[in-house]
Amino acid sequence: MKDKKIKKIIKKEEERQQDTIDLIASENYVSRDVREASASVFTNKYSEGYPGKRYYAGNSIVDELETLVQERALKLFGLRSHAWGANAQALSGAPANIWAYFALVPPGGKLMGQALDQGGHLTHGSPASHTSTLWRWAHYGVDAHTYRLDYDAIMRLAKKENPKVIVAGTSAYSRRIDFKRFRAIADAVGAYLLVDMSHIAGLVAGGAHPSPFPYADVVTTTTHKTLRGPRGALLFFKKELEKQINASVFPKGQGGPHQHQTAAIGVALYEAMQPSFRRYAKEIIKNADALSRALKNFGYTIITGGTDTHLFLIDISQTGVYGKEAQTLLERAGIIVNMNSIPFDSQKPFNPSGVRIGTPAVTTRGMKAKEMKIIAGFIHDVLQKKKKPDGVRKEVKKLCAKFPVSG
Ligand code: DSN
Repeated sequence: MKDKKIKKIIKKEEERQQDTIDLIASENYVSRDVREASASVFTNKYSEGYPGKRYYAGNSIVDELETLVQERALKLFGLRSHAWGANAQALSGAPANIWAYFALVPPGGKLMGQALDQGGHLTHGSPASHTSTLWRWAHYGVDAHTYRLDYDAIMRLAKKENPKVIVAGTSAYSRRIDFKRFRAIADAVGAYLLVDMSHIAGLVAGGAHPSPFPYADVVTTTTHKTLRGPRGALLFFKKELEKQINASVFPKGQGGPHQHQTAAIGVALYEAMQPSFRRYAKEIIKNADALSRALKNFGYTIITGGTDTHLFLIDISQTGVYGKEAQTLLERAGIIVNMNSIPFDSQKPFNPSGVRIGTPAVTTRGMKAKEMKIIAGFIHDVLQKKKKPDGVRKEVKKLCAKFPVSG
């Protein structure tokens, strides 16, 4: 690379990723093959339209690529092409959700989703998101005692609010989602069921979390979380919604798709079809369970008491350290987490009571239960034993050296 400045910055980021423990639940490391596809010549091509119907010439090979990726997306999740379709053009998760909403409910209409401060996502109608400007929202949350989804309460709310779309899916909820219950709720009020499976897509693909597809009308997902692909998104729809979803993505929502990312998504889907990916998905959950148990043994409060997935939330407020300080101290020790509101948080989002922890990235590096216990020890050293983060950092670096980031 002739640009020395950017080259140096990339090198520094490579070193940062190698030398730190990434516990951000939504991050992962892609393979070298995914990166190779992402850096391919497809970045040079405009391909507005869909396979066989493009606005520019020179797209026969792009057509081959996009068709293959659509087919793989369906195959990975066990879907038949007469019943389901897939769109690989949404640039990421937020636009994928917004294009899906536009396709299903006109602006001003009503949707229902999980509140952001109860484990949902910004694009599920948070007041901070355009989604709340464009549509009206009713929000469900978790039960005040169990911190788990209360499906009876969600049913009551749906009957009261009569939404046109019910959004199921979370970004900070550690328990399995019962998509069958959500289907029954949607049916009771004649709503579409949209599942945003961004966080759990890799778990679903690997058979480690129940699939939403038998129950949903539309499924959106990012491709870069547990699915271990490049940054991007997939949108799945029941065949009868094909026209409106595809038109909502292009031409109504976006222009030219990023086909280099489509190629990289294709590689990630191929990787997720391999038997080793099933082992990976199970190992992510085993690691999350091991890490949450180890932290619990040190006295930390794990929201809902544990996890069935790749992530969990810790309420650290009793320790006298809040989310922002914890995130900063841990980063100085080389442990990367994000502060997170916990349900019914008395603290504000910029310094919440919680920290969210996830294991997709450390699992990709090959770490197992033994390392999870060591990592829990590092976290405890920094947050409670008040060891100097710079000292812990040396230990962290040593551990990281044994588990190279290979992509
Ligand atoms: N930012 C992602 C997460 O961390 O969960 C969701 O978009």
